[in-house]
Amino acid sequence: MESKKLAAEKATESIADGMIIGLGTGSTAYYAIQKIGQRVQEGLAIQAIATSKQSEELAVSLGIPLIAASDIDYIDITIDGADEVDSRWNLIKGGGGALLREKIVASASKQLIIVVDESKVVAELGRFPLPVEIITFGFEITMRKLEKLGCQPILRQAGVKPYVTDNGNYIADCHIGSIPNAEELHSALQLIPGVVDNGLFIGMASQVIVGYMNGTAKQLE
Ligand code: ABF
Repeated sequence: MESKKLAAEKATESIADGMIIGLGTGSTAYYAIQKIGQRVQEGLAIQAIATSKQSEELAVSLGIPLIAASDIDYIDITIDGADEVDSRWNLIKGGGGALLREKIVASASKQLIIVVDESKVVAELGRFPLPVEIITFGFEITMRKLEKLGCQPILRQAGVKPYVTDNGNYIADCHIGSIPNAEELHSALQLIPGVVDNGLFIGMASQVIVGYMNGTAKQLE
């Protein structure tokens, strides 16, 4: 079985009746949503909130009951992917363009279970371009501020137009290379007017499950 699928399905084992579940975005989270859908068909009684329109559509197609953000105080478990994870379980997320809703849902979750294959485990964050969500107004000014910070930003494109997130914003992919101090960079980014949020998830993961090529899936120690 594909290692992403192994990790994703293992993460769903902690889901129980009555829970509110956060549904991540991306190809690994896809497998978790599929497994949850199968268990709902078998009688699992949960409600879910999705981190993207893409995951929401998938959940609806699988008959997973959805609950609006306005109707919840907290989420029991969110299962989501990542682009990079380091030994302190800090993450780079947002390659799928869903970082803002993912971070909001993660912030309301009692447990954030990250599911990856071994290719995502890194010694230091940063080789994957760090996605930064920025508002469209004055984005050229915001991009210049990111450049001054040494982020080497490239505006994410969808064909010949800028990519637009589910929230109507743009994404600057920052080719930093290595991020020795993720906390410091996160704070500096959030001080830039026009930056909505960034793909650094620091101290948010409760668990990281890695799927390996040898057919096993276990927690990243
Ligand atoms: C999503 O999962 C994003 O934050 C991240 O970019 C993506 C990882 O993609 P995949 O699981 O398809 O490798 O949560």
